[in-house]
Amino acid sequence: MIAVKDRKLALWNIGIAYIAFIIGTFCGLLQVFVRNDSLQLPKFLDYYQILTAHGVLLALIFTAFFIFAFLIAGMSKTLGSFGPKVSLFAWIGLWTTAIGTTMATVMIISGKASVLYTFYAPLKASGWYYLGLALFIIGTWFTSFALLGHFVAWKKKNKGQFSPLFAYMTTATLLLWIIACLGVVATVVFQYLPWAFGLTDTINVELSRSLFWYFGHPLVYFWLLPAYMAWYVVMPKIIGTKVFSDSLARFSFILFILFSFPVGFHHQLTEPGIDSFWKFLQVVLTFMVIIPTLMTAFSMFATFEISGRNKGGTGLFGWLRKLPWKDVRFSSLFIAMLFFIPGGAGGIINASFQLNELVHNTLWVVGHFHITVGTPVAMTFMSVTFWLIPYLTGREFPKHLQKLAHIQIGTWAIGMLLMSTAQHLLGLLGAPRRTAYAGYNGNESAAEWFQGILSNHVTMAIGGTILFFSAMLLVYIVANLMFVAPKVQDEKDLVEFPIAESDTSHTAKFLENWGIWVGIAVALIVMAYALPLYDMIQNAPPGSRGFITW
Ligand code: HEM
Ligand SMILES: [Cu+2]
Repeated sequence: MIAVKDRKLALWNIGIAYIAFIIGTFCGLLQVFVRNDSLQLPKFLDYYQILTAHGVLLALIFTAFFIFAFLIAGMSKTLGSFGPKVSLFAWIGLWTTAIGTTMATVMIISGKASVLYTFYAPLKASGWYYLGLALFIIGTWFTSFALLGHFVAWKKKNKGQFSPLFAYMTTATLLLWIIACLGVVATVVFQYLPWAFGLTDTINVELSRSLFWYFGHPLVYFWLLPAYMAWYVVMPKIIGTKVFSDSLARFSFILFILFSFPVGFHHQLTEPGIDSFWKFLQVVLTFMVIIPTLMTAFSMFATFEISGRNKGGTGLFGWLRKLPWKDVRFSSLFIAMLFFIPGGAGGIINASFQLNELVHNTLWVVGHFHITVGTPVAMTFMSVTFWLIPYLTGREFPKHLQKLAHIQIGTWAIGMLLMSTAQHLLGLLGAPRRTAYAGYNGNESAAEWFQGILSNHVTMAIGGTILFFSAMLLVYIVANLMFVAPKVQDEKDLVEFPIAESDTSHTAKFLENWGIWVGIAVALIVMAYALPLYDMIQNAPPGSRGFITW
């Protein structure tokens, strides 16, 4: 069991994550009803206000706090408990992040920041919103440096040894996060803050968006890598086997770092101010990420098959039946992975220059990220929740709650299947994302959005309602595991923190050489971004003044 003070730190992070989850999913529920015209928001609430809250609270706040809880607990578990300096930095990080979150949320709720979580200029929020976001990021840096410091101290004490796989992957994730944030910090500090507080009149829109997406794409890998950690390191232990290949796991994380950065323009394919050469280059680099993704898929299914065959499964697919389907920690992970198959395929479509023209800014994109971050990532975090909270609180995970957890996972899957299928199809028919109800005066194409069985805003609302029910079930389970479930009497009955054995005897030493990998990552970033960004600054268009459209 890890030290009490480290447990407390992790639990606070989880607690804040789930508060954001409650408000965020409630906004999601409102959105699906507004969009099919069955709900009119009261005067003081604006559609863009709740959509901003939804995006910020779920995609940024819920994910970040949960991820740090997982990494904190795992680092303490695999490398030993934190020293006083690491603890201090991590607590400063937690409170700074929390204060930043509160500032940003208050600004959204008071209607001064309905600029969505991508906060595109020239939409202009209150300066306090951007300041809140900046504090949020600075806070996460404190926590990140605390954990990296813990890692370095361990390396010094264990010279020449491979770090445990969990710690290695944590380091990769944190390096990715720190390098990614440089872009958003640059635009917030040098562009948005002076502009929003009135020191400058105009803003270079193209530059701000490019710096945002320099951050926005690796952001999705900041969500995914911790989920992959649960897949690579936790899942094999749950199904009673070892990590399939230690070096494959490490190498795939390295590839994710390399190909997460030089690709942000794939979100800006419709922007006129970027030369198509740079778009082409970044799209090609985007496709490179398919390699580590398929490596991951391969090792997952290899792990399933090895475990199933060890338990006596025979034939081509007999091993599938031997997997522990009744264990909700496993079934949730498996469903999460299944959703990632169409999710990943959709990503290839979005990143393809020509197909992007068809789906850009339609509901298709919303369908896409709900079956990537909204299910594979979120459901993996649910799976982790089911063992991490009882592990940290020293409570049981009683049978009746396990049953509820199965229902929760099942309803999330059904709700998401309905909602995201409807969104994908509606998007193909042309329904825009980020709009409240729009019937376009009964225009024929718009009418189609309300007539199909699956391609229908009502189907989307039914899915969204089931999802919200599932979310509340989860919150009930979380509250029970935090405060109510009976404490275990004997430490040996404590819920386990599953970490699978990983054989490093064939792992290459250079995989631990972070200098090389960060160096190559920086070289790729310079290659993909230096000239176009220089051009945007040198040949800047006239800046835009701010717009407050709500
Ligand atoms: C109760 C569950 C949920 C429901 C009903 C729901 C519903 C929706 C809907 C209808 C939209 C699109 C609105 C529009 O474009 O007009 C949306 C956007 C979005 N959702 Fe969800 N969602 C849920 C859960 C989640 C989760 C768990 C995440 C991520 C962890 C997430 C992340 C997002 C993001 C990033 C956007 C885009 C916001 C923007 O365009 O600025 N959602 N959601
Ligand atoms: Cu991207």
